[in-house]
Amino acid sequence: MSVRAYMGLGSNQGDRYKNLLTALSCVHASDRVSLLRVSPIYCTAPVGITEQPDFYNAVAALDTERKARHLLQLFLQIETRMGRVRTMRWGPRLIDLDLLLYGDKIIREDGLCVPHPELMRRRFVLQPLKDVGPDLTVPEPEKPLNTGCAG
Ligand code: PH2
Ligand code: MG
Ligand code: MG
Repeated sequence: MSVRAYMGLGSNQGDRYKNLLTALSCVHASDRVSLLRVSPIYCTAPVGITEQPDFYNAVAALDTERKARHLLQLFLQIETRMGRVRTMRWGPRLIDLDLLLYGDKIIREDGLCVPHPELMRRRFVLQPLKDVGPDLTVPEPEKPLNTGCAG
């Protein structure tokens, strides 16, 4: 059974535009994932740690037969393959692929939080999300935060 999922993309190191396109083509080439729609790419001021370069951000709508955890694993694999080295939380990154929504599921597991815990607070996510899913509703978790969830 296929599930509609939404992926957030961000980059603020190297060729930001190319990084987003490379990540999208990796997702497109992956098994059991169809890339349905991609938002415009926005140049956004950094949120959190403000002393870092501006980001390019976008959101893609996907259909997938993968479980949420396998989809997240795919995103992490693509980040690693593209050369992302994790340093500081919310710091500069070559590519960041976040699982924002997975159907109407609410998942609060170690390392896997859907809807993404920061989603409703981040304009750089909300705007492109609206572009690809204008009628989208976000399921409300009972408890918005969980310490096992990385932003
Ligand atoms: N990602 C962060 C922290 N801050 N700011 C912008 N503008 N765009 C991002 O993608 C972003 C950020 C951590 O994931
Ligand atoms: Mg992120
Ligand atoms: Mg991330």
